[in-house]
Amino acid sequence: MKRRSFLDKSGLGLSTLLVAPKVWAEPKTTNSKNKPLVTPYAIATWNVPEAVNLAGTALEKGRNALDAAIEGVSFEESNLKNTTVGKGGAPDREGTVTLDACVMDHLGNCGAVMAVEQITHVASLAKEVMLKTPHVILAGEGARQFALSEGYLPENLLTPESKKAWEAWIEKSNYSPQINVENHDTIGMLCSDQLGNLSGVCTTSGLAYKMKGRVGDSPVIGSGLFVDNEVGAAVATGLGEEVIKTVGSFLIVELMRQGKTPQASCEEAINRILAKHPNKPDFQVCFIAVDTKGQIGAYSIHSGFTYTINKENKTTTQAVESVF
Ligand code: SD4
Repeated sequence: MKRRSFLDKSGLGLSTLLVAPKVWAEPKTTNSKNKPLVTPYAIATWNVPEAVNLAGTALEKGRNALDAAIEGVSFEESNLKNTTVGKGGAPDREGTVTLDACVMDHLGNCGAVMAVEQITHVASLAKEVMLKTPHVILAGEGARQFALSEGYLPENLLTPESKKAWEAWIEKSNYSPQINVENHDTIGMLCSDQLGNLSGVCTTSGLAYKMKGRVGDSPVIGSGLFVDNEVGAAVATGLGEEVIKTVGSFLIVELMRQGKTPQASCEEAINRILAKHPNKPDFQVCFIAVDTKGQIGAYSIHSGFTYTINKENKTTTQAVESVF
């Protein structure tokens, strides 16, 4: 599809193209003559049908899993109504929006950006770090400068609505992470492409009114996201501090490697967190996982978590089982 007509169909404007020049690269994956094609799918945390549809359509056209996932999450990064991802995300307690993201592909390559200001499409930027630098992680001003050098345009990520909410918050400055209060939140997406290769992306504005410089699990490979093409992949949302302490996504993939199903692995990862909190915790953590057979697992501490999957041109959102 031509770039212009893709943008028209996806509902994304030219401004999005200008700030994320690399997201819209033509598909790089061609069909392998050696490997039979398999049915691709895209699965993401929360109720994000537009994002998984975009990724699913890209996969159907033969795009590789990583590019499809980045394309999918870019919808939510541009979505001003989503106050937990990308532009329109809630700011830190000083009123600055800072974004975190990471990507991991089927070869085990990964890239991440942390606490980035003024750049909307941080998942795409994380891929640039992976491909074009000798590093895995760029943080803060270094990540922003790198984005500018790659042609990303700086934007004001604080919308009037987010600014108003922050101004109301500073009246009391009472910090209690608001998680699971909306229908969508940090977006983690896992894709399996026509070659059966797995990749994943996690992108977020982190916790509303966090301390300046705070980084959660989402851009931390192994915590917010982990992919092993021989085993499976997992991605997290929720209170990042708790996910980091148990290296949740890596744990899930390792449990699957030992033979557990994605569902049993997600449950074990949640139970590891709960083992440190004998009383019912007031924070939320949620995981989704897939294995190489296409089995899916999902589990959360509290109810209300959902995931959305696009497979064979069908998109469904599922409620996820929880401990409480
Ligand atoms: C973080 N895990 O920064 C993210 C926040 C999140 O649902 O997932 N919220 O800790």
